[in-house]
Amino acid sequence: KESLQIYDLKSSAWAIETVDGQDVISGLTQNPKSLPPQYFYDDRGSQFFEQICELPEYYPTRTEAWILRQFSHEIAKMTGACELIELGSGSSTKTRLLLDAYQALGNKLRYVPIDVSGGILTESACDLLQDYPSLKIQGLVGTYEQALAQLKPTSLPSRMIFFLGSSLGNLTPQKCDRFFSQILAALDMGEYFLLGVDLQKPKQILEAAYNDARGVTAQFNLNMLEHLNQRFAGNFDIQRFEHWAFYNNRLNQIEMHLRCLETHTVCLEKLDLTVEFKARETIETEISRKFNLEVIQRELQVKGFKPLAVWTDPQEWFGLILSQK
Ligand code: AVI
Repeated sequence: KESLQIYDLKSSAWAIETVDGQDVISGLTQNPKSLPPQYFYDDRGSQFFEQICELPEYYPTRTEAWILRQFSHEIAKMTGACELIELGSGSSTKTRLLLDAYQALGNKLRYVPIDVSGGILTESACDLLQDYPSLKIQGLVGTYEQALAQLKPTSLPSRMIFFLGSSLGNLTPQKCDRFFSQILAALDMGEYFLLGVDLQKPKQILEAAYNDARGVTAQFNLNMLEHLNQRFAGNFDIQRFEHWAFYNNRLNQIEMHLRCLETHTVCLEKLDLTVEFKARETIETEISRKFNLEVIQRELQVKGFKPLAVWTDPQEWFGLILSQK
């Protein structure tokens, strides 16, 4: 179909990174041990994440959707006609709120979803085309870095890159800084960046969101080991690990770990790797930083963005920031 084009950028760096597994080797041979959070997202992991987004304790998804429902029209009016470029588009659910707003302005709809999972990207692009017949989609399958380096000029007056769901929080401050530089490099002067960030709030609310009563987050976390087993011919036994997540007040971040329950050895054949685990030892699988709206706006400014507007919910649990290059 002419309205749908999908380019796979994964052949180079991403493929090498995943087949190679160097990131797994270095994470598991360090002290303390860690694993990169991208290994959460095999097909099963992506399904667990979709379930997390629906949990009563996990407020970020519905709070951000509420803000978008309230303010998408304002965002569309501020930017005028622009191509919408989404980093980590996943199921593109919240994207519809923006598409509705740009459609209501009578603007042409062009959408560039970017995701490492070609399956979910294609599926959600086809769903969108059913509901938005005039939409043109050019999907890019690859990492943010690869895709940002490949963005093309648009025939529309401007472009807006958006990064929702507070995925920024999963980057260390150093990686976040590099990420902002890549966004800036990808945009022309006057173009837009819309960022969704989870905000600091009482510890009990945050810890409940990452320790849900149904144990879906625990399954999501443990599934990373199953994913490694499958990918690298490993023998992790998930019965020998437990989910552990807590809020680090000093660093303003949730830290998610897998804690080993008994001393044992694990092998990952395809990586030629043997790892010793001691009882109570942990593997860090994710950080999820929680932001302060003033501080993050200042950081954007220092990087060279011009923050134009900020929207939040009545409890100020989540923030959306529109900036311009
Ligand atoms: C994708 N990311 C923004 C989620 C978060 O909240 O940091 C991932 C997640 N981890 C546990 N629950 C959700």
